[in-house]
Amino acid sequence: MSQNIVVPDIGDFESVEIIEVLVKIGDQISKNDPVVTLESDKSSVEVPSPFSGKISELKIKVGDKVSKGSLLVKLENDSLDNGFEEETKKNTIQQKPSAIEKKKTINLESKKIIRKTFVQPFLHDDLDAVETREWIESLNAVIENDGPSRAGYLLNKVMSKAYTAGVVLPDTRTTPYINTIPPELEVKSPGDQNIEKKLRAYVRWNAAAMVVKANKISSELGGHIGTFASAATLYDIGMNHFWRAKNKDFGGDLIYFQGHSSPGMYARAFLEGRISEKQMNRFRQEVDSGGLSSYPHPWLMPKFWQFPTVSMGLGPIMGIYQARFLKYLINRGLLKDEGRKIWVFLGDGETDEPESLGAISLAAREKLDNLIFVVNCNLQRLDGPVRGNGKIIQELEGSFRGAGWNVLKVIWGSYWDPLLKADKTGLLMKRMNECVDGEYQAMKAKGGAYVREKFFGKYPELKELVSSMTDNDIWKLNRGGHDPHKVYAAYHAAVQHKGSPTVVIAKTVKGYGMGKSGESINTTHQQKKLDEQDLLYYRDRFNVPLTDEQVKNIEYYKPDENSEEIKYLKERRKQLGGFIPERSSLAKPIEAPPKDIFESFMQSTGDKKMSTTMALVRMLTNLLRDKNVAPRLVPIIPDEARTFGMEGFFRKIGIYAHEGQKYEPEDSEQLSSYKETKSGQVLEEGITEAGAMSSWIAAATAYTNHDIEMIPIYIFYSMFGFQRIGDFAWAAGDAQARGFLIGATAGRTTLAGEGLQHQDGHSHILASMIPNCVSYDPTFSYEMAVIFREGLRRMHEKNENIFYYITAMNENYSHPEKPEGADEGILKGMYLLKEYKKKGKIKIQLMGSGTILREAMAAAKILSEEYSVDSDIWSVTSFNELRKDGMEVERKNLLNPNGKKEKSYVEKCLEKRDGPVIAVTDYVRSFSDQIRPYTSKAFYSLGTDGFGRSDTRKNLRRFFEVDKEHIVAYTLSALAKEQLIGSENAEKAIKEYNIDKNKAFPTKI
Ligand SMILES: Cc1ncc(C[n+]2csc(CCOP(=O)(O)OP(=O)(O)O)c2C)c(N)n1
Ligand SMILES: [Mg+2]
Repeated sequence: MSQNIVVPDIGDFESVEIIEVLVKIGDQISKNDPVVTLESDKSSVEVPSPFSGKISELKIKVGDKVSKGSLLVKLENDSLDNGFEEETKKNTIQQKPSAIEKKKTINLESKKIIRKTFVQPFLHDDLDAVETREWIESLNAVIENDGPSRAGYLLNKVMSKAYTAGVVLPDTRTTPYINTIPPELEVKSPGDQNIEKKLRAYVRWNAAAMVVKANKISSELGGHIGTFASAATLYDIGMNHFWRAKNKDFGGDLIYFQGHSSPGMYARAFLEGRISEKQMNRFRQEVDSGGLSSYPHPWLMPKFWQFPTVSMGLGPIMGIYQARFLKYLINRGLLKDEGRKIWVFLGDGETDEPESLGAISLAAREKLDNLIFVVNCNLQRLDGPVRGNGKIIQELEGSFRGAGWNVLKVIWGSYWDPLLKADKTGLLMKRMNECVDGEYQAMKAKGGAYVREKFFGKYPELKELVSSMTDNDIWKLNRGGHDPHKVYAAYHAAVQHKGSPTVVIAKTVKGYGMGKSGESINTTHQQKKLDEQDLLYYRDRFNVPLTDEQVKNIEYYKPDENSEEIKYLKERRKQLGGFIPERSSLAKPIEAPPKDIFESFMQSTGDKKMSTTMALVRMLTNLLRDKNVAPRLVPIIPDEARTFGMEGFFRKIGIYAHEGQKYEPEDSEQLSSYKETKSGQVLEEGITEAGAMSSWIAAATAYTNHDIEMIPIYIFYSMFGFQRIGDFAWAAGDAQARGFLIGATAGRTTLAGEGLQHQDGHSHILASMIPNCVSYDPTFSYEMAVIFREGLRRMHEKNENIFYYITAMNENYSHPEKPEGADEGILKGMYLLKEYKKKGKIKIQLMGSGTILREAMAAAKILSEEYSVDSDIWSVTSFNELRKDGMEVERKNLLNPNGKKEKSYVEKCLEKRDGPVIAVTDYVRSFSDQIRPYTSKAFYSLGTDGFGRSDTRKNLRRFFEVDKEHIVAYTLSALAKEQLIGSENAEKAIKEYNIDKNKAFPTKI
């Protein structure tokens, strides 16, 4: 059987020379043996044989020029290995019909085993130009006579036919490396280009100046120039023409600015008169109020920034869920549909974050045509190129198209239009396609002559194409993202688009205009200092009307209020409804529900056993009866409704589904059937904690972004909460989110069978790190009810900018009645639950939280009955809150050495009580250790340090030494240590409970 060996895909190289022929007719060669050596202008490479066999014909000789697909040799072989299949497939599409004729039998056989794979459509040489022309002419005729949709129909038919015939289809994920919108279809900007250009120059200058100035004060301050320099036009066009602000008549578009482009936003606000020169001089100096924060931080600039984005990847996913939540509010009838848009800016390097692209299919599935991503492809990230060996724009296009987005590529600026028009053979487009980003970056670092040589010079025809242009003309060939016309046209198309989200993928130059100091060089990102020469260059590059002296003094440039530029700038924003970014809230508070809604939870459950999770779900069910609260509740569940007993909500309030329910659910007969509806209230997120948390953040900040106070309640496996989405929770704190996070099935030993990765013994520690997160670990349903009601009151009625983290357990037990007057202590973090005071003189202060409080209660009983040790039992609902109070009081006292000492709440509770403290929780010891400094008593913590594991609760508590037996033994031992009783008691208990003294510490097991 005769086989062809052809030149495989050799990347960028075309017409490379054969410098060695390594086989001769009659040679028996093995697969991978080298056949020829090729040499390009950069390197030489051997071409290995994909098959084994005997060389029967040589088709080339030394000195020949070959390209991908060129026939090298023929060989005889008798086996069909993988290489054979691959080559056969490639040859099928690359060779002239005559060649295919000759190999008919092989093709017939290979068709049976053909595997469909994508091939790159644009890199092959045309083997039959006449035939190609005929096809294209036919296509043109159809487009002209019957229109594009008929052409599309025919192409689809042809593709289907080819597919069913087993033909390998071209890769249609990407389109050619040119702009999506052809010049003739570009909608023109109505703006005054001259003024806009000047304004852009001033914004650029002021942004750079503020960073340079800050670093003159101290190089500690940092900042970025290169990022905004690359994105200025992308922001400017939005600001001048597209982004509508919130005002009394309109809800406002929402813009997620790329975090480290913040200097550009400040620089614009400075021209708008919203930020003073004094503030500009205080960039990154926030400690004394009045400074400007490094990045968008609503916590630090609550009237300015709306969205914390600088932790990369969070902005894109939060933006997606924001757009989805906006549709949710509209579909639920809570907001009117005003055609508002969510714009999300991200860096090309940022797209590597899994969060950035992780939810793009949801955006398409939900048909979020209110969402526009703008990816600033300056081809660089911090250290170097984003995809030096490939093309980030093409890669992103493939991902977004594959996910179902409308993709608008803005690659080339208008100066390229005439060249592309003159490119009749498609050679320029081919060159654009084959050039990789590493080369594109280098070209912008090295100047026009280099571009002529390296880009156009590769093909004589292209060199000829630019022969009448000077090097400077070539240098001016701009990138799409710097061309206001191209950007305007893309944004215009994006806002018009219906039915799917849009991504504008814009090509830019990192450090645009910075010249030698930082234009398109690998160190651009870090460039925060410009010397005098650099600044003068930058001024000249953008014609900023400053004298040399002013440049040396790094003065800002702000034209007079009556100048045409400032008037224009303000008029544009006036037309668009106001300034952006700006943060405000007109939301009305929600009156906290009356006490009677919670009344039943204050009673004992008698013999009825239930978990705190069940109690909470019941509470929510009750709340759904409150007319103020009910419509504002947003239950968010990442596919665990059944785990938490919440499936009843499905039918009751429906699962949000923008398309309603197109099927009859399998369980339609049941009460809790799976009901999806357009007005559904539950956000059933599927298995995505990051997505669910993004929904929660959107709902928790609806009071500012949509002027409607919502009450999001996100219920999740506590282990997959802060640990998994900690960065989102931190951003939520920054964004001043208000709502409930419920860490269900909490506790290292309470969630029994699930094992190491599920059992949470530290989420409260993680929660405690977020300054405005208020967290509780309740044991009884009345505690849960008191805490929950207070949360509603503080956050949604009183509008405190805090959020609640409450753990809920899945252990069933009966719940007592609320002790008289316990409310205050429950909320402050501890209250006296029970006192044993009958027996003796020895006393201990026994503290517990969550389910382990019950072990402590059982231990207290044993201590009293068997060892005559009395206990005061404290239910500690929040070690975290006690710690906060303790820290604050301690600080105050230290700052007032002569003043009257204040007492922490812990001290107030314990000061008149005797005995050491034994604190026991289902969390790591550092959780309860937090309050150690706030009492002078001896303090012993028991907790669940170490990896969890699957077993019964009883065994787990024994393992972690938080069961009642260990509490008894350790308490007796602690009392002995404090010399309050003899050590024989502890020894007796250790023996009686079979406690193994030689067992290793659980963190080591
Ligand atoms: C999660 C996270 N990791 C790292 C950083 C630090 N960082 C800030 S900007 C940057 C490079 C950004 O590159 P790109 O996304 O391409 O943005 P460009 O500045 O090029 O527009 C890095 C690594 C960060 N802000 N967030
Ligand atoms: Mg970048």
